[in-house]
Parts: sequence; C-alpha cells; structure tokens
Amino acid sequence: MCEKFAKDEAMNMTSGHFSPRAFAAAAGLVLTVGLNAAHAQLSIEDPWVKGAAQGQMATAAYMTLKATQAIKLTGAESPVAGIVEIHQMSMGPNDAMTMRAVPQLDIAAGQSVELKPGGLHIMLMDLNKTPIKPGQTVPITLLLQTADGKTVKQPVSAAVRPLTARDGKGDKGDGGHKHH
Ligand SMILES: [Cu+2]
Repeated sequence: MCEKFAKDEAMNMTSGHFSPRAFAAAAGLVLTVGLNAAHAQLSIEDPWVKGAAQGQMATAAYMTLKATQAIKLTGAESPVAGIVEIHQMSMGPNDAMTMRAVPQLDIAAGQSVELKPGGLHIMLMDLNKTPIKPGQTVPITLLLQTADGKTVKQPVSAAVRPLTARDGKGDKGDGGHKHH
C-alpha cells in the first residue's frame, strides 16, 4: 500500500512583522529557496505519463532522474491516483514481464536513473474516473530523502502521451500490467 507522508514542516518565521505584504514576500522567498535546494540535488528530464482510457485503473509515469548528490526516491503522490508506487518491471521466466514494488530507489551522486517502459516506473493506481488524455499534464510530487535524512518534495509536471506510447527501443511496454 501507499505510505502517506503527512509531514508538513512548520515554517520557522523569525520576523516579528506580520503585514500581509511582508508575509507574502517572506513566504515567496522560502518557497524559492526550498525548490532550488531540491533542484540542486536532482534534475528531472522528460517526465511523461502513459494516457489512460475511461475506467482504466492504472497507468505509469516515466522520467530520467539525475542526481548531483546522493538522494533516495522514497515515493510519490499525484492527485490523479489514490495509490502511487515505485515499480520495477523485468523479464521473468517464459518471456513474461513481471513487476514488483520497490520500497525506495537509491541514486548515487552523479548517477542518472531512467524510468522507462519495461523497467522502472512510477505506478499510478486507483485512478480517478476521468480519462488521462494526450495534451494534458499530470502533476506528480516526488518524495525524496537527502543524504542527511531530510525529506524533500519535488513537483514534476508530466506530459501525457498516447496509451500506445513506447520508448522506441522495441520492448513490450507496460500493456500487460495487472493490478490488485
Ligand atoms: Cu507497475
């Protein structure tokens, strides 16, 4: 099952001034610094989601993660899915694709990890009833843990590609996924 990360860090405001303008400026500054801190450790290239038809229960998101410092991907969240898990697909016996949940993904400093059809992916399950169509984008929040144990959330906007999208390398895609 998906783990809920409800750990909202309280903001430490040291300023004694609470005019709305000062607060907005301070909040904006905090947000900017936070995002820069996450982006400095992990860059995300080409995030995309395979489209889902009306009534389809699951789909998957793919992207390339490049870490400048050691970081762990511990999970993800998305408003389109009730359950989000990191999965690994691999070729099992008899040429059948099997997949398993990966509790976390360790990315070493300087390493780049490709999430792609037929391999690692972010599984979006328990989808909302609305279809996910090409031309839309799906917001996904990556839950990361830095080397010093800090939890960082990194927002990703994934473009939707057609249901039949492959990565062009001749693998079998994720069409055979079965879900609980
Ligand atoms: Cu999967």
